Amino acid sequence: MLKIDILTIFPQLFSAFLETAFVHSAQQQGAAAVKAHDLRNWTTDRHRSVDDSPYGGGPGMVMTPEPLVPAIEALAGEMGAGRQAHVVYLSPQGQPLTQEKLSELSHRPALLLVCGRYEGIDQRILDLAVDEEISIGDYVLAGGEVPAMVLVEGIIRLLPGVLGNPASIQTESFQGGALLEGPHYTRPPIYRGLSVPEILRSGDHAAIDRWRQKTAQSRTLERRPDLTDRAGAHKPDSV
Ligand code: 9D3
Repeated sequence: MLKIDILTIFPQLFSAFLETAFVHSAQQQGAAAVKAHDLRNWTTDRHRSVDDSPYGGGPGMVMTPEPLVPAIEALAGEMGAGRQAHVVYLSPQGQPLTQEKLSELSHRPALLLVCGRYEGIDQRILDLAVDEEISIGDYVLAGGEVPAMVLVEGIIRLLPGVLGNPASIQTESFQGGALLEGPHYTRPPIYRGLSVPEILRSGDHAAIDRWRQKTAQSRTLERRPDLTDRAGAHKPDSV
């Protein structure tokens, strides 16, 4: 059972997400327990403040350690021997998320995902209470909530018994997640004049496997040449 807690000033953003079929059924099965917590529950001042202006000047606001560090300690335990959950801060300054990182996180017993807003969080929060920083890519969002959902969805589908079809996880780890897939088709056989490739309806499974391998490689080469080395596909000029 993987316990995932999320610390955020927008817990309501997670309610529909956590109720969707996929995450909900993982929780029903007992594979995961995911909960979003309102950071403002740990504020002690009249205005329930979570941020303040930056030392040294500059635009925007910075999240203060005052509610954040006690909140992290309450949900994850104190750093060192008292730590019960691995604490991840979603941050543009973090290591880029990979499939390998999702797999590593899925093997931990408990995670605390900390979502920032504003310009960022006080460095002392990172020094005192955060185990690692993760980014979901090189583009600018407004906060860590959507990245936290990306992590939760990517992790939960890896938990044993959650995905209806474990063969598809096998396939992706065999490929290292590195080859794009070729085209998929379902009924009807002809739609607005476009036919399903004849080979897929031939019943020749060896030929179908070869066709899928070939279309996957050419599509990867065309769209993501950066992936082809890792995937063991051959670039035309390297053969
Ligand atoms: C002054 C520059 N700031 C705005 C352009 C920097 C900045 C602060 C806060 C940029 C983004 C954010 C909020 N982003 C996240 O919290 C975040 C994020 C992201 O923006 N991209 C990819 N991954 C992540 S994980 C968390």
